[in-house]
Parts: sequence; C-alpha cells; structure tokens
Amino acid sequence: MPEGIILKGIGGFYEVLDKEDLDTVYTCKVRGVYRKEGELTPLPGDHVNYKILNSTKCVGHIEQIRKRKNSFVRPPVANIDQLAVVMAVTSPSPDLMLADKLLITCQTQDIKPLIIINKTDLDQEGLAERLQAAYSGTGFPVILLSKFRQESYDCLHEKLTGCTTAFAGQSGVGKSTILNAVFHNWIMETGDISDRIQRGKHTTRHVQLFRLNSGGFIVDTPGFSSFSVPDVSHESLEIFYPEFYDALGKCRFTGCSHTSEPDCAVKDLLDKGQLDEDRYNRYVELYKELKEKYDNRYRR
Ligand SMILES: Nc1nc2c(ncn2[C@@H]2O[C@H](COP(=O)(O)OP(=O)(O)OP(=O)(O)O)[C@@H](O)[C@H]2O)c(=O)[nH]1
Ligand SMILES: [Mg+2]
Ligand SMILES: [Zn+2]
Repeated sequence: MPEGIILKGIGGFYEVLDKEDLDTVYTCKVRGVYRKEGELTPLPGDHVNYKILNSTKCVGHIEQIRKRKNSFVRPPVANIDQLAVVMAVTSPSPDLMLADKLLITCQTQDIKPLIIINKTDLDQEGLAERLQAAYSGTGFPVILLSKFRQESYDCLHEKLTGCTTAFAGQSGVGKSTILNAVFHNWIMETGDISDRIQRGKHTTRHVQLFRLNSGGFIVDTPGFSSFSVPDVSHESLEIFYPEFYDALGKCRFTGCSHTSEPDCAVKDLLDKGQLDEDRYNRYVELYKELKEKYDNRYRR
C-alpha cells in the first residue's frame, strides 16, 4: 500500500503527498473507523498508508496512520523534527522566558531546537552577540538573520533541509517574513500554487506543510507560541539545561534544586562565569513556578 504524508486537512479531506512520487498529491478521506472514539484523528504531518481509489483524479483513502514521533493539539500537527525558536534583537524586545520554555518543550518532544535571532539590522548595541552568547552553552544551533541580508537566509535554508520544521516566537519577531523568504526561494512549485500566492496576505488559519526543493518540509501554523509552562516537573527541570550537565550530580545535596542550597555545583559554574546569569535566573524563576504548581496540585 502506498505511503504518504498529510500536508493539510480541511473539512474531512486530507491532502496526502505520495512518498515515492513527490509530484502527486492525493485527496483522501479517512475510513469511518477513525471516527470512533479513541481512534486517532489524522493530523498534518502524519505519515499514512493510503489506498488509491482513482489515480487520474488523484483520489484516495487513508487506511492507517503510522506511529507518531510527536503530536500537538494546538496547533494540530504531528511529526515535527525541528522547531525554529525565533526572537528579534529588538522590537519586540525578546521574551527569553518564552524562548527557554520552547526549548524545554522541544527536548520533551524529541524536537531539535534551532534558535533564530532576527532583525540583526536593528542591532546597535551588540545585543545579537549577547543573545548568541547566552545560548551558546546549550549547544543548540543559533543563526542570525535580517531581512536586509538575503544571504543570511541561505544559512537558514541549510538547516531546514531534510527536516520538518515549524516556527515559533512572539508576535512581530518576523516569522511570516522568514517564511515568505523561504517560500519565495525554496518551495516546490507543485501542489496548490494558489496557496503559495496567498501567503503573506492572510493570517494563517490552517496548518499546512510545504515541501522544500532540497528535501524536508516547513510547517506554516498559527499559534505555536502560546505554550504555557512546559509539562515537566520541577525536579526534572535541570535536565533541560544542557549547560548544567557538567555539574549535575556534583552538588553537596542530592536532589539539589540549584536555587539556594550551599555547595551547589551549578552555582559554582555560575560563579566561574560559565553560565549565562540571566538564563540561570530564569531557571530559578521557572523552578519556583513549577514547584508552586506541584505544591498546589490538590487545590483549585
Ligand atoms: N528591521 C527588520 N524588520 C523586520 C525583519 N523581519 C521582519 N521585520 C518586520 O517586522 C514586522 C513583523 O514581522 P512579521 O513577519 O509579520 O512577524 P510575525 O512573527 O509573523 O508576527 P505574528 O504573525 O504577529 O506572529 C514586519 O513589519 C516586518 O517587516 C528584519 O530582519 N529586520
Ligand atoms: Mg505572522
Ligand atoms: Zn545544585
């Protein structure tokens, strides 16, 4: 049975791109069985097995949804490989707590983070370098972009190739601008070209995957930024800070929260200037937030 990827779903119809024949998109319905309670509802990004009902009209039927790597309810999408966490050096000033939370979410969902520092043309005080330095300890890739430096997008293109990437970040940081540059340069002409022309003119209402010439997909979604606190416990928070790794297990107290205990190896790193102080302070803030949530778990 042929295999495909759902590019989008609207009103019970799904556009399925064949995995072998990348020029053909089948419009598919789903077998009634998926409508039953507890059955999976197909999502954009799903890998499926489908049956061809009419090959000239490209009509098919989704028979099976393959095991997902990850999936989200808001936005409804599955199998994200990479999340571009976009911030601007200024206007708006970066919400680094949001960025930190998005990075945690990535790690809980087996998603590679890609940190994008945008609007570097507006940078007059070396903010971009400071942000880059703040995240260098994470080991996650950081790229600097500006819409006035087209060549900066080439570096982004390289990172997008071969993965399914979604974009997240505060309103106004430049996500649509970046997506438009990608659409303009690297998106396959096949499929629904009218969709492509609509880009940038309207706010995104449906989640949709677009195939890159070089392989891989980018996902245009509304609202990947409205995560609240990631679903992790205060006790496990430390493992989502790669820059803490060298210190973990070396504190005087087992179960050290690295917030106020004496002889804390994480604090030592901070004192030695090996941690970004602001990012450490946000860790402490988030730890307290998660602990409070835990302590109040039986209250309403
Ligand atoms: N100076 C400068 N402005 C930029 C850059 N990238 C985007 N902008 C501008 O920033 C504004 C917001 O950009 P958008 O791409 O709409 O931002 P967005 O992240 O999609 O915002 P939402 O859709 O509200 O989430 C627009 O006026 C863009 O022209 C850049 O690299 N430099
Ligand atoms: Mg936008
Ligand atoms: Zn500690």
